[in-house]
Formats: sequence, structure tokens, C-alpha cells
Amino acid sequence: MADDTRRKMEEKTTNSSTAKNEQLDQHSENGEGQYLTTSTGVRINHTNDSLKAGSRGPTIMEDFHFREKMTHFDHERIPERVVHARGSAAHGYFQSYGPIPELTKAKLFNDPEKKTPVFVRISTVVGFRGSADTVRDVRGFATKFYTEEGNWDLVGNNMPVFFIQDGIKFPDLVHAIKPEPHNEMPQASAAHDNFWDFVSLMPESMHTIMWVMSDRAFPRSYAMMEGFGVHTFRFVNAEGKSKFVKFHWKPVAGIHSLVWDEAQKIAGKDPDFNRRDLWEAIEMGNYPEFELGVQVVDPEDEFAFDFDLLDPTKIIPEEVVPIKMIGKMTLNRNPDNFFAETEQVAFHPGHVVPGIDFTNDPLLQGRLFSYVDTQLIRLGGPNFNEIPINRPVVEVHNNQRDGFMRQTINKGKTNYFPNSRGGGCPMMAPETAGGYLHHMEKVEGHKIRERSDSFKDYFGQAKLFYNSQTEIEKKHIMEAFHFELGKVKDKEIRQRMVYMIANVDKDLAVKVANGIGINPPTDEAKIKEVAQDHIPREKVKSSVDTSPAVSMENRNNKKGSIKGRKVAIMIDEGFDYETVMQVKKKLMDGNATAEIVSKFHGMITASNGETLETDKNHITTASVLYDAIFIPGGAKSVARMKNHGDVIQFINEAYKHCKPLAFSGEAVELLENTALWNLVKEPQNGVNVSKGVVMASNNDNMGDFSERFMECIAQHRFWEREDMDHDSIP
Ligand code: HDD
Repeated sequence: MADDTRRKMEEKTTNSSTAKNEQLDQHSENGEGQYLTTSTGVRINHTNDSLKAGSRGPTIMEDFHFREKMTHFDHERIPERVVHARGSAAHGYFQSYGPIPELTKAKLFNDPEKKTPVFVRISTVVGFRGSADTVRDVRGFATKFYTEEGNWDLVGNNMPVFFIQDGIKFPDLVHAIKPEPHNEMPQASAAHDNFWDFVSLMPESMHTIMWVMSDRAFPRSYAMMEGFGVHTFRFVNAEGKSKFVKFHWKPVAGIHSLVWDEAQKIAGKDPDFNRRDLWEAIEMGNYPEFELGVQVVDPEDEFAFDFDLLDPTKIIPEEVVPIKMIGKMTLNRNPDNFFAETEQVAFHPGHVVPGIDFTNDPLLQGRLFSYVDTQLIRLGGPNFNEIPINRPVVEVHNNQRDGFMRQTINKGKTNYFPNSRGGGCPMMAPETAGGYLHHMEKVEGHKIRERSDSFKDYFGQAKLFYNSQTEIEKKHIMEAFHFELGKVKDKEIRQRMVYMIANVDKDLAVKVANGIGINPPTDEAKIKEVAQDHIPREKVKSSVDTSPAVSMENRNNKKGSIKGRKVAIMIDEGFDYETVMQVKKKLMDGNATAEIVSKFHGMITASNGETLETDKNHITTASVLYDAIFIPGGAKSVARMKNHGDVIQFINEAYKHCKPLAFSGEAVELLENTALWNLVKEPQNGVNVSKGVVMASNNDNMGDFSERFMECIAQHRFWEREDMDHDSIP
């Protein structure tokens, strides 16, 4: 094939968001309308009985179909990931906002016309594959970009910092947080002695601990959480000039979380909550979107901060270095097969393309070893890059050969370099042909196992994070410590943790101590002792004491979208059809969804004779699975619901979790039977909104009513309710 034709063909396949889909199609199979066969293609005539000597006799060895079917089944499982075992994934594409050649030569950023295919896997870290989605944990956020220059993996998390500063400690961290080795308890939880024992001896973990104790640890939706590359990476441009970068994913739908009580209940009601949400959003065409942003630091400014850029326990506050948005990712297709794609995808921070490079962050350096190593055992050998989901959309040519499950049939007589018998091919690519050049960073030093002093400010940014939270977020952090440390049996560990927290915030430490039956931290010497070799930061020009950007509440106040939210519309026989339709339409217009909930499944007849089918009944769903609740009027419907304990509990629980509720027409009367009646103002004429409860006793202003309800949904939670005395709420 002429070079030119080949190039054009390559451009055609790689220059489109569907390039990966087309490639995957070549490996797909669909049994629709087909006969059952053995793995070798022989048609099977009967699969429900094994071959026996007589219908009541023993099974015969000769039964090749039985043997093959059973053997394959016996070998179906592979080891789950040692961390991030539970995940869900989606296909999509990334598109750049415009060329940034001054920053990087990576082609995926430099052509806004181009849609680069991506595969994203979002995961919890600690739980096993079958654990629940909504546990308190960091979420993995791993993206594989199938670029025209090869694969780039951005293997990040939904929190911008990490527990440890050096990869060598990763096995200890993971052992400590996973279930305890003697009894394998607790599952998918950090709330146990081993983990807090480790943390209480590891001051460097305190910044990340503050993030994990915040509500970020249970996102409402994978489409509503931020993502971070965590480490400082490098961009390199065509002149070989490098700049430091931190990568950020910003969800277009805004950042929202669950509340802890709700998250725990969901883990029972629907352990697949986040996974289902992602799947359904994509099936409905409600595609999750994330903007990619970078914080860029010039090499001259490497030491301009009050922390070390190479330290993965530190953020660069957005107020110090603003984020530049460089593109957007859209997730628009669910995988066809969970195992083949989501389970077998193999990420690796070392998969980079020209224009993206590493720094000497010792955690990143440790990761660069670990990821390929883990795939060797998990995926069974060195050929995992040939599994369809892992293949790049560009051709692969090298002298790597053989190994278990080799797929490629390498032609030719040579498998070494240099060679003359193969015409010197495959050849080395000069930079002009896209050959990867490592950034020529000057490095020299003595071999030494030592931590740089510049990494030893363990508490400065933990304080920064805590001081940047709103009062309600601080309260949730305190409660999280009450829960986590309250589950620790060893009082010495609890006490040590209280002293550790005192290094972040004394007041918080006292409140935590009070909640877990431990003495407040009065001994200054002990506070210093647990801080170990901590060196407080020295303030510099760029220092800040707060970073509003790290508070979810501060961010959310700016977001007006209801995209991706789910609302329960509770009805019974005789409900008011018109208002349901009106509110439903408003929700659909904003890309939110509504589910009709009633006592039983089936058709429900409205007061005007129209019917609606229920999506869920009181047993198959619960208030914790919704963002908001709407109950329309209809005298008969409301009269029936007043006597349903399930409805009353639905309302009370949604109120307790600070969610928006809306009642129209006769439904306002329902409040009499709930704990809300005393808490909200009596409805006046027109539409009344009080603490996220929208009420209209008649249907005269339904436009306004729906509008106000949508505003409340956009706001997500009404924390002012939490300051009240909740004892009256069941
Ligand atoms: Fe890791 C998986 C993210 C530190 C070793 N890691 C894994 C995944 C994500 C991250 C998202 C799941 C990928 C997937 O969906 O398949 N890991 C991080 C981040 C870190 C981090 C953001 C800190 C900034 N990890 C880290 C260290 C090491 C590892 C320090 C070891 C030195 N991580 C692994 C691993 C895993 C993994 C053992 C398990 C499964 C896999 O790699 O493919 O190699």
C-alpha cells in the first residue's frame, strides 16, 4: 500500500471518536439468530442433559460438550484488582477547546476538530468487587485516551491528594485499610482499628484524611464529582520546553454528594446506586460531561510555593494558580460486556504520549512500576495490551514476542533490533515522526533513603482544607470522625488520633474527643509528639489560608443545573394528572428524570380518568434513592396516602436528608401527618417556599411552583434544616 494511502486510512480511523468503537466491533460477537456452537464452532444439538450411559446411567467421558462447557466455567474468574476492585466504566470521547502548542505538543490537545475516543473507569478503592458503591472511600477516576499517537492513561482519583508521599508505603497503606487479616472485617470500610492505627502514626496522611472525612467520599453520581491527576506532571512543547501541570476534571453537572446516613442506607437498598445511575444516564442520552483543566506552573516557579510541587499530599490552591480549561469529555456509550471491557481494561500512569511527561514525585515513580506488574498477575501474562479494550487505535510494531495468549501473528524472520534481514524494521522513530523523547531534566544526587524536608509540612494543607469548609461541611467532618473513630476499639489509637487532629484544628479535636469518649487534647507535648518530624510551612508570597474552591458548598452555589437528578413523584388513585405532567415536563427539559412511585405496581387512574403506570412501588424503592420528592394534589389520592406509613416515612426521611420536597393542591395537607408541619411556615396564597419545601395549596400558579421546585433541586440540599432539633423526626 502506498504510504500516502496508508496515512490517509490511518487518519480516517484515528481521527474520529468512533475509531475505537469500530475496532472493538471487529472483536464482538452476537448470538442473535445463531445456533449454539462449541468453542471450535461445531453446532450443539442438546445442552440440557449430559451424555449418559442410559437415561439414569453415569455420564460418559466422551461428552466433549459437557467437558468444554464445564472447564470454561471453572476458569471464568480472574483475580480482582488488589485495589479499585469495584468499578464501572463508559466509552466516550474527548475534544480539545483549541490548540495549546505553547504548552504541549500532544496532538489530542491541538486539534479542536478531533474527537479522541476514551474509556473511563470509576471505582471505589477498598471494597471487593461485590461491595457497595456508596461507602466512604476515595473514588478512582481512570481515563484511557486512544490518541493518534498511542494510548495516554490519566489514572486519577476524585480527591486531589494522596495518603502517602512515597510509593514504597503503598502496600502498608492498603494492608491497613483493607479488612483486617484475621477475620476479614470490616468490608469496604476504613472504620476499624488497623486503619486508624496506621493513620495515627502517619502524619503525612492527614490532608487526605480530611478529604475522606468530608462528603466528597460518597458522590451523588459519578457525573457529579471532580477528578484529579493528583501528581504534578509535565507538559512538553515542540521546542522541548517543559512546564509543570496538574490535571483536573470538572463535572458539567456540578459537584454533589450524598449525606452519610443516606449513603449507608443506599448501600443496602441499592448497592449498585452509582453504577446504575451512570448506566441509566447514558442509556437515556443524558451523557455525563467533564471539562479537563490544567494548572500550569513555569519551571522558574518550581520553588515559589509553601509546599513542594513533587509532594502528592499537596494541592496547588486554585486561588494561587487558576485552572485553564482545555477540553471536554463526553461519556456516551455503555460497555457491551462488563468483563471484556470494564474488568479487563488495564490502566497505567506510565502510558503517556509525546508532550506529556513525569516528574520525580516519589509516589508517581512508585506507581510507574506497580501498574504493569499487577496486570501480569491479574490478566495472566504480558500480552494484556492485545486485549481489545486495551489496544491503541494506532498500529503496534515491535519485537516483543510470544507469552501466554499471544494474539498477534508477527510476520517476517526477524524479531530483534538492529537487523539487516528485516530491512532494519521496525525502525526507531525520530522526534519529527512522533518518537517519544523524555524531557531532559538534569538530575544528580547521592543514593539515599530519605524524605526531603520540603515534604514535611504535614498539617498546613489539612488546615487549609478544614478552614475552607462551610460550617455544615465542618460539622459533617466532625461526625465522620465520630463514626470512624467510634468504631475503633483500642482507646490508645483513638487518643492518638485526637492528638493528631489537634495538629490540624484544636477545636475539631475537642469535638471529636467529646464524641468518642476520649480526653480532649490538653497535653501540648503529646500534640508535638504525634506530629513526628513535621516542619510547619514557611509562608511565601503565594501562601493562602483558605481556598474556597475546595469546599463543595462554595462551588455548588454557583451551579444552576438539575441535569442528572432523579425525582420521585408519589401518587395514588385519584391524583391530579395535569400537575404531574407539568412538573414531569419541567424535569425532562432540564435533563432530570422522574419516577412514578405508588403503593403497588400497575396503572393508577387520575381524577380526570387518565392513567399513569408506576415505575416503583413502596417496597422496591426508598426516599434515599431520589434527589427530591413531589406529591401532587387530588383529594382521593392524598386521603389514601395520609394513611400510608411508607409515604410519611418517605417524606420525613427526605426532609431529614435536607432534600427538596414539593406539595401541590391537597397534598399540602399531607404535611399535617409528618414531622414537617411544625417546621415549615403555613402556606400562604400562591407558592410558598420554606427551607427547600415548596407548597401551593391550589393549582393557580403551577408555572411558578415548578420553577421554584427546579431551583430547589438545583440547590440540592437545604442544610439549614440540620441546625434544627431533629429529635421530632422519626
Ligand atoms: Fe493506584 C489501581 C489511582 C497510587 C498501585 N490506582 C488504580 C486505579 C486508580 C488508581 C484509579 C484503578 C484503575 C482501574 O480502574 O483499573 N493510585 C491511583 C492514584 C494514586 C494511586 C490517583 C495516587 C496519586 N496506586 C498508587 C500507588 C501504587 C498504586 C502509590 C503503588 C505503588 N493502583 C495500583 C495498582 C492498581 C491500582 C496495584 C490495582 C489495579 C491496577 O493497578 O490496575 O497497580
